Amino acid sequence: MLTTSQPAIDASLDPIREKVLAGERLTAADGLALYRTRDIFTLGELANLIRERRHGRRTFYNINRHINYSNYCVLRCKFCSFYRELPARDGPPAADAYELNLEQIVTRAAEAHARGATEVHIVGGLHPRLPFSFYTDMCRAIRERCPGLHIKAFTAIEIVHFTRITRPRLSIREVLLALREAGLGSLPGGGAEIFDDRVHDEAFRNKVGEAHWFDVHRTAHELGIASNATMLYGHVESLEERVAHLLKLREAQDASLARIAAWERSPVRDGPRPAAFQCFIPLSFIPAGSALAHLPGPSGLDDLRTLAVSRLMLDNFEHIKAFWIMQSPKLSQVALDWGVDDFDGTVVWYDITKREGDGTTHQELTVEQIRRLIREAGGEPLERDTLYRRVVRAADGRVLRVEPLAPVA
Ligand code: V47
Repeated sequence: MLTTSQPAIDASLDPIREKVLAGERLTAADGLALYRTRDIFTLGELANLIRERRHGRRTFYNINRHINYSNYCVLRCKFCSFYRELPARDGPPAADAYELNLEQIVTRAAEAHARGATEVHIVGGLHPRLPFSFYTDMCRAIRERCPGLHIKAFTAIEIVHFTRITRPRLSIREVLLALREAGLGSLPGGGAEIFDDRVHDEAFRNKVGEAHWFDVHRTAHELGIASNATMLYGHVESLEERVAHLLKLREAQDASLARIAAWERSPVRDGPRPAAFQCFIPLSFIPAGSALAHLPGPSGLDDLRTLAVSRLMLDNFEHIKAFWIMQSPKLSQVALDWGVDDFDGTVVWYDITKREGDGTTHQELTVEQIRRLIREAGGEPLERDTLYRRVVRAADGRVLRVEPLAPVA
């Protein structure tokens, strides 16, 4: 707990400032010092320096739609309020358990596409009975009905689940290849939680561990499938464990970027260009409805610190996203000066978490609202697609083309 007797200007951050100015990599001890300082102005200034070096005041958002296809899950993660158990064969399901069929999923995607979305973000629980063909059919049907709509789907945990439900069992690589062939465009960053055995055993014991999460993302990158990374913070983990999580991601990203560099140097470029993590999304724990509902969840200051420390520690990640569903639109706006350059998107429906006291899963910001929040913070709103290309639209909203980002002025 920090107290007001600590100095508001913390000179002990000076050596870290020197490193940041010189473009030097920060250590775990630096990460902890940044987390623990009361001097959030210096923390914000340093994180913003990195943000502006990379992006100036550009602030990315996209028009997307989340589709959570089912809340049935074989896991019982303590932080999760989303999952419902599948009833015994003839037993009644929980009142709020659900499972969308393919037609419902495709209809939602088509509706989003018609309203201008460039991305659907599809994840669900680990369904005990659906076959792998359900997921490939889902991608194929969306691709056929909505050409050009990017399918960002399935956390690493779902991918591992798919390897276990196929007969004969497919490898991670085979599952990813089958999904890509069916239309999968990229992987979201979910399911990472905190890469630590103690936290794993306490909060999400039955979930596959960090080795599997990294296996999936490394394999995706080798195949040229881009992905994101997350950290679920503010439950039972310590600050040390958060910083260690960031360092593990930084190391994995070093390896992915080295693979890309080797491919680019190689005179014989067999296979697709490898990919890497595109963005990092710190997810602020929402206790309501979970088995950890007695915990307070992160404060606004903790949210701001976590976003800023992430920007400073992950020197090889291009983007830091404030997922406004978690950090709230108001704090996400403030965070645009604390290292964040991406606001995520319009979202529309989100079933995994609900804000306290507000049971609805309709969670939407319009493009106008997002752009106003960004502009008010001195940002330049830039609509991106999932792969961070600029989306150029006609006056009537139709997508004319996507183009590579121009260098920051
Ligand atoms: O994996 C579950 C988290 C994740 C809670 O890649 C919770 O662009 C807070 O990964 N409080 C899914 N978080 C969401 C996710 C995501 C979201 C937005 C963008 C992207 C991206 C990825 O939600 C889960 C889990 O880590 N989660 N329960 C909770 N109570």
